[in-house]
Formats: sequence, structure tokens, C-alpha cells
Amino acid sequence: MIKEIILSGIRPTGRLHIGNYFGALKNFVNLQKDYQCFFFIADLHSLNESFDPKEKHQQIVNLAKDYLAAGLDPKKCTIFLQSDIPQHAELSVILGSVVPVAYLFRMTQFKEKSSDRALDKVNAGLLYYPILMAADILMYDAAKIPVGLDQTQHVELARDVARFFNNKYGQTFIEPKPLYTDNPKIMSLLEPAKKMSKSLGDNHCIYLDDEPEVIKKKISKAVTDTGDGKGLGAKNLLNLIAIFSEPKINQQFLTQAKNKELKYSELKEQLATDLINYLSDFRENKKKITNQQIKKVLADGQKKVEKIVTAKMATVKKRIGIA
Ligand code: AQP
Repeated sequence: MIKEIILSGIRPTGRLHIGNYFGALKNFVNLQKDYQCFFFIADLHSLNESFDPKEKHQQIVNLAKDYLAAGLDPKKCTIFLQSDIPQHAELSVILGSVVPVAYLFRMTQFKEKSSDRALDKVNAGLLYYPILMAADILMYDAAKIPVGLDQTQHVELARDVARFFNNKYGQTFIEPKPLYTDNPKIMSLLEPAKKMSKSLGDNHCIYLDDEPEVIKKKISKAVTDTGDGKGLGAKNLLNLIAIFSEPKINQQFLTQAKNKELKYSELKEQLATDLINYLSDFRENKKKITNQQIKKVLADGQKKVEKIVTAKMATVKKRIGIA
């Protein structure tokens, strides 16, 4: 039986937080059993942010370790580094020719990430990001893309790109659909109206490899509100309890909230304990993964996808008359 193709990537820009995990990575791990899965490290996408080139390699290795520590198994899925496959960039140039630039200026992520600067201080890579993402996806005929809610618009753009290209040059690409987890948007601990994001600052996030003492401290500082369980801070903490704690404990806090007697100190203590337990396997797994192991996983992944992309690019080039 031919399995449906799934593809997704994460940018190596620092440590992964529970938003990245519950929005995306946890889903990757579940999906590898039933689908033909490709998970890549989106290093080219990570160049749009300011970064220190001396740190980039380590960020890549670190993210690959996160993939394995979370449970991705190279025997069940293909893990590779985006820049090892230059055809992603090549395809993105070709796809750029079928996308009106207005579609790119409309992207919420572009607007949010460029709103605090004049356009002459915004790099073109940020604008072009969704086209490279479309190339990543369309290259593999991926049908479903496991992402957090914030990436919905980019997956929709990949659908548009596929349609524009197919209409102009003949059926070549599948139109992909986003695939969400039950928790596609985890909110910041300090600004619960915003998604948890490392660019907001370390205290806004729980990182997957945070040590127990750090988790306790961050949860103790999480914003709360008046005890009726309806404010965003409370909603966020209750949502995290629903994810990390036993259903019985979850119910207990929901009842407290309903009766307007939510005790935040208890809630936070419980949440910190359950988070620490939940993440302990990940922390321990990650410590055991070696750089050598990662080198092999990425080299094997590169070898596997090279055949696929060579065939796809040959088709694309034929369609547009350059092969
Ligand atoms: N808060 C979130 N809740 C649910 N899903 C999330 N994702 C990110 N934040 C949340 C999902 O994680 C995957 C990897 O996304 P990325 O590589 O683009 O990372 P990011 O979204 O840029 O993560 P940050 O922390 O927000 O990075 P900065 O602050 O550097 O921009 C994607 O599937 C994304 O939807």
C-alpha cells in the first residue's frame, strides 16, 4: 500500500519550546508510524533572522538531537538538512515566477516580523520565506503538513503556488493541507495573548531541555489573574494543566475555576511538577545522543531524498521547457 506523504521542518534558531513540541514535533513522532514522512532542519529559513554564523552548526546539531530525543526514528522517517539539498533553493526560484508579489506582502508573519522596521531594513529572505517553504513541500508531493496554527497561511500559499504552476504548465504538484495537533497554539507564559515564541524572551517559554529548577522558576513567574479562570493567564495555565497533568487533576482545577476559587500557587506547583516529569525522558534521551550519530542520520537522509528531488526537478524543468 502506498503511504501518503507527510513533510515538515523546524528552523534551527535556538532551543525548542513546548509550543514547537505540541504544535509540531509531537505530531511528527505520531505520524511516522502511518505515513511516509520527511522531516527536515530548515537551516535556509533560519537565515532571515540575525544570527551568529559561529553558532549555526551547533544549532543544527542541537535540533537534530531534539528530533531524535522526542522520538523520531530514522528507520521510520527521513530526516535531512535543507541546505544539503540545493534543489529546494532551485525550485523556489522557479516557483517565484508564478506568485504575485502581493501574496507575499499579505503574509501575517511577514507583516509581524517587519512591522517594527522600515522596509529598507527588512531582508528579502523574510518576504520570500513562503515560496521557499512551498518549494520544500511541493518537491516531495507531500499531502499533509504538520504545523502549528501560525503556519496555516504559509501552507495555504503553497496550495496557491501548486495551483498557479499546474494551471500554467500542466499538472505537476499536489496541493498540500495543514495538519494540526489538539494544541496547535501554545501561548506565552508572560504575555498569554501572544503565541509562545523564543523571540519574546526565555521567560516566555518552557524549553524542552530546561532543567527542573528553571521550569519551577518560569512557571512561578507566569502571569495569572483574578481567580475566575476566565482571563488569558489562567486559561493558558489551565490549558497546560490539561496537557501535562492527569485528567483527575485537570478536573479538580477546572472545578476550582468554575467555583471562582482557583488557587494559583497550587496550580503552578502542580503544573511545574508535571511538566518536569513529562520532560524528563526527553532531557535524558537528548544527553545520550552523540554528534557522530547526528552526522550519520543527516547523511543517510540526504542520500534518500537526493533520488526523489532529482526526479522531481527533471519533471519540473521539462514542464517549463528548460530540460
Ligand atoms: N507557540 C506555538 N504553539 C504551537 N505551535 C508552534 N510553533 C511555533 N510556536 C508555536 C510551531 O513549531 C514549528 C516550528 O516553527 P519554527 O521553526 O518556525 O519556529 P518558530 O515558529 O519561529 O518558533 P518561535 O519560538 O516562534 O521562533 P521565533 O521566536 O524565533 O520566531 C512550526 O510548525 C510552528 O507552527
